Amino acid sequence: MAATATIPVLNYIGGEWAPSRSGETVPDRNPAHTDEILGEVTVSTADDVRRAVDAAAAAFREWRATPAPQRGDIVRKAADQMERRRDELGRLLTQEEGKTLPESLAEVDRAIANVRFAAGQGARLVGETIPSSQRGTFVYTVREPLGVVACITPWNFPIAIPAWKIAPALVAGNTVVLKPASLTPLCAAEVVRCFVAAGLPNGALNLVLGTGEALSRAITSDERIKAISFTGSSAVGRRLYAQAAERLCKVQLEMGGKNAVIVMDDADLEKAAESVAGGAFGATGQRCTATSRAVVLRSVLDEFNELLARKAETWRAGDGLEQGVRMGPIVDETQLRKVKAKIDDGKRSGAKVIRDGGEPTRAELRAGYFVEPTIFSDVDPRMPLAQEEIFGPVVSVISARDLDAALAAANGVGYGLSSAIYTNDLRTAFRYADESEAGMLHVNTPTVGGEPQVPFGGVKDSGFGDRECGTAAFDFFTEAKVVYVGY
Ligand code: UN1
Repeated sequence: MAATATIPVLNYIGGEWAPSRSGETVPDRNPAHTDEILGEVTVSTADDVRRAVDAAAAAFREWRATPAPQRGDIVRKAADQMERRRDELGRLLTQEEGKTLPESLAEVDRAIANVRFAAGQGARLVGETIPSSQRGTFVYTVREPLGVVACITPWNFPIAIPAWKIAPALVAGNTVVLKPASLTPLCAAEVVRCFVAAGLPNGALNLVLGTGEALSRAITSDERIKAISFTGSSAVGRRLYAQAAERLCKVQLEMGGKNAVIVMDDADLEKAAESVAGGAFGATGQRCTATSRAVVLRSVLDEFNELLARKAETWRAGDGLEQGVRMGPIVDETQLRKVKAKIDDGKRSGAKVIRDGGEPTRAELRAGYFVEPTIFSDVDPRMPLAQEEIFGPVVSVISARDLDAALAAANGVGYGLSSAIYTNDLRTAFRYADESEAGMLHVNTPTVGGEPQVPFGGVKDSGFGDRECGTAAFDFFTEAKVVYVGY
């Protein structure tokens, strides 16, 4: 495969693309061909964060004064830029993160839809009028921006998540410092380029590239940053919140998941197995909404396992740019080691191995960070396999006696992001909806995904603070101001 030319990947601060004064760079690798270097990425320091906040703070007054519908018009043009560059962005995403080209293109489309939705909200940033208890008094509310906000985004949706955080933040009138995952800086830089080409004023959006370890303290401790929107691991999210809480900085956390699909004995088993395979192996299992547990009624367990094993065979691993490949690599070596260690632990735990993808044997898979679909069955709900997030193409099948046992198993984890049930019984579906401890429930649809106009987020260790996406995103990125007018 032809190597892409190595390009410098730079910070964008106050309207200028420039390297950090640290002078350091790190290589950005293609996880499907680890000797292919896509870019040399500038390594930022706390000083770069400070300068980005300087720029964002300086731009705030003017951006806040720009009428919200006009802010929306500018942000809408960023979506047009993404649409024009759809194929290029899709290929870049596959090369940098690893997911397959169809998955990448779907992610770019999702980013576009989210940005368009947020842009439209510029004309709908409405407040309330509230009847006053006092005569001759008019009471109303307005939605005001917070100031400078920070968006900290993960590598697994390196185009869609920056887009769906930045867009509502800007439309609401805030200025932004984006700190994307260090594994996917090129995708973040291209998202920023689309917003810049849309005509944002200098300083309204700033990009600082580097690791969370090096930069998060600078973000949580800067008094001028009024809110932090974070997507990433629960461990990092908790730490970030604890630090930001010291200075009463608003925080929104989207974190891990251990999402279950309950399969009832009256379900369309073919459809349920398809959903579990897609939820577990799609995006190589590297999504917070991935299906990582299937809780299956005992009477249909064998039939379900057979169907699932057959589906797994169709998830061919390989370079995501190749036709016929359904599952890309794991994003990097560290993640690969973690996923393999979890598979090894699973094998030692006594669970039944239905399909072991831990050590791929096909020669072409040695060029990258690959594992293949892995299925465990007869998993005890208390085992680490059933409790800990894996973030790889691994699913654990748990058997349950009845709906009560299935709900107890599904709810019996620290996470609560998404879940699903496959059933044709209305009472079962509504009982599930009442009793499930998760932020996003699905009846006969997979655990993954989310629509731009619908709030996205979870409970327990999966989420904290206002939801992302939909109009909920604007609850986070604005403050309600109340005005009493005595006339
Ligand atoms: C999806 O399920 O398509 O980081 C989106 C994540 C989530 C987004 C998942 N915040 O995986």
